[in-house]
Amino acid sequence: MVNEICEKKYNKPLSGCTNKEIYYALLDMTKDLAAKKESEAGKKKVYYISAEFLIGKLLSNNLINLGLYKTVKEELEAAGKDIGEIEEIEPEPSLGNGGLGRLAACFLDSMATLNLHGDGVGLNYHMGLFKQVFDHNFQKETPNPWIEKDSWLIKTNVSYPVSFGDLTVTSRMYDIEVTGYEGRTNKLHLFDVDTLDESLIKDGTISFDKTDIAKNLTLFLYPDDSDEAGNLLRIYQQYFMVSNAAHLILDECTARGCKLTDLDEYAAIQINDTHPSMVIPELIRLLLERGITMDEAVELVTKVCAYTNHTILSEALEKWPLAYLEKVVPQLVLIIKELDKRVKAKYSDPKVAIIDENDRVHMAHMDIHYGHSVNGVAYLHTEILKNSELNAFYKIYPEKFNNKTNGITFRRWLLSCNEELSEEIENKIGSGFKKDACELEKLLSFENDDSVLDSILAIKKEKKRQLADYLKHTQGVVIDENSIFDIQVKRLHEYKRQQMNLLWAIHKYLEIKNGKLPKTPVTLIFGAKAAPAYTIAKDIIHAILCLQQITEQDPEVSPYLRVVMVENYNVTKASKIIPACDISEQISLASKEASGTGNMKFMLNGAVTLGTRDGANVEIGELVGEDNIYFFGESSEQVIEHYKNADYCAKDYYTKDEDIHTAVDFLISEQMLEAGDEETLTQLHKELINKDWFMTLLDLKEYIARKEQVLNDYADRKKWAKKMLINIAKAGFFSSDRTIAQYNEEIWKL
Ligand code: DL6
Repeated sequence: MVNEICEKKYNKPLSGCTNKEIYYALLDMTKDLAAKKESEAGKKKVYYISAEFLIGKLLSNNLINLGLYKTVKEELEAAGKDIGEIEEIEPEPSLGNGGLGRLAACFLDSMATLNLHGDGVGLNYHMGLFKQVFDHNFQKETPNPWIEKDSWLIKTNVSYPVSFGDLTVTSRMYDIEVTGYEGRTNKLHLFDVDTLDESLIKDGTISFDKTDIAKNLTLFLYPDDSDEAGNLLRIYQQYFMVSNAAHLILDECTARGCKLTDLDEYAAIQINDTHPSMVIPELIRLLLERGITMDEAVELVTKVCAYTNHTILSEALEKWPLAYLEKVVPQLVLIIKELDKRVKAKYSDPKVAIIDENDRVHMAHMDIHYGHSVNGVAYLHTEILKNSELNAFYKIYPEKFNNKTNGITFRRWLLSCNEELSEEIENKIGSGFKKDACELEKLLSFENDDSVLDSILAIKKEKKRQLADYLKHTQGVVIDENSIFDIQVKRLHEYKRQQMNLLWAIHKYLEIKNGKLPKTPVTLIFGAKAAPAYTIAKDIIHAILCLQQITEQDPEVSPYLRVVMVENYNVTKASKIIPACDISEQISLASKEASGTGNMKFMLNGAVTLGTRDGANVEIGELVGEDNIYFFGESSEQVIEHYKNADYCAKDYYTKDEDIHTAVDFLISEQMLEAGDEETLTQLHKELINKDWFMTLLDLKEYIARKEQVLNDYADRKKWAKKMLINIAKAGFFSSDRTIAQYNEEIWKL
């Protein structure tokens, strides 16, 4: 099959082609096959609008979903080629940042797999988020261009004029085919402008002239918003995304025979966080232009739109100054004011207003009033929304609130990233789990089967060897594959408390220096990008990198403890790191992590969770039982009380506990100052003692004790393997196929 394509494309056999040539041949082949599987539209279609789609490399996944992976792999092998090496050539699309974007990608996969007609709509960022480079123990941000001449993007003829207050641009839609596993093919629509000018990016930095919108609109995801120009650019981007989406939706529905007054029978729109919220007033605007009355338009749009909340962090809930919207989207301001007027006429509580007393527009409030569904992303998160963060809304619209616990696609996070484990599972329980993830529970009957437990341990060992090899080749870091791989990979944010893990590492380092050696050596692996303007997050990265250098260079310590930060953590790296993990660190301050999805990927690959009772960890705990997860720390109720009473004082913990005091002070020790920058480390030290908004020190002591227990338990390999098996067996609930089926049954109703 591949040979034929190579002959046709290059006039030579597969065996004579370079890996690059083979990659492009496979790209053509996969795109053609995917297009052939495009199925008929149903009457109703879902549009998943999102600022991020963290789709990762697509070749292997598409081959798996098209049922071709094994055949292609074998054909390549017979020609002396290695599919793994060919995968390395594919650039990873840089269209997302973290959990929200990766979730959107998993959802696209599941919609196609479940044969639901559902497309994604977003933007085609040329330079992505940013590429993280470590330089003198600091994070540096550089552009991350990923689009090549031949890529997964398909240029379409779809184009719309999009008018802002001060200019009009013409859009261009690009599509990426989304293949389902033995399912249909859907599309990810990415809008762009032909006028984009990549030469605005100079000197390898991510700063650029933010004012020339026609030239810079789709350069970066989340351009720096620490100044007014950056904020305005984000609004231009958001409106550009939703205006195109709204036009496309109306065009497609009309083409399928929809009368505008029946729009809700033809379209469901999922608003992924608040970035696409302006789709509500934009759709109303377009309906008004087409002769629908305001009352009818409001009713229709409310029936079509549904909103997913992904965070309770107030800084992440967008509130745009009205003045900014007046500049960028004056045509929407009248509509937003009218929507706000209607709310205020009915409800006097200022907490539910769309426009507040400081003339800021609360995007989430607009979504809740003018959407028919509001969902959280894990049981605990939804309860917190209902009972505290969005309680004023819950009282008005209890029927709108619902939970959809997140999920992950098993095609990528098991079949593709861990072929060895996947094969072992198939040998034991058959292949049914690939379609129905709950069949993984059948593994429980092997709980006491030594040969199965041994092979699970052997596979983990192999994946650790592979990761060690990868880190050596990509980053020049040599780690001990026989050590415990203790891993925390996720966006860097204080609420996720990477700094607490760092303080644990310091504590362990000092213990080793004092002669207390761990039973089994530990490699603590971090991977995280910090938002470019988030100073404390970058300070934490700096401190981790300094400790990495110290542990690496100290011969007394390095055989027992290594700290390693993986550079530019992304989906590709995740797929190598996650299968190799022993301990999955999910240590957010309880109440703050809406769900987490890394926790699910780790569990599926046989890692055991060390975590707080936060987000989806709570549901993981219920499924695997207390013996197979390590919980610690204060509960979400206690944490919420601390915030309410403002009674958490980091300094008290620092002053009263010697271990905490010593670990925190090590940040400004001679060794650290030698490895790093005094001002940065002092700033972090001060922050932890005097502010610590996300309560690092609150749970530190308990964390240290609990982790000690985990490390000891690891030594009993049989017992540990049993925990691994139970985690794998119980991961089925977290398949995004289950999540998407629930979205469809309860919200979209396709
Ligand atoms: O729902 C996907 C993902 C959750 O798993 C994470 O817990 C949550 O932090 C993330 N939210 C975001 C949005 N903003 N913030 N912060 O990325 O969504």
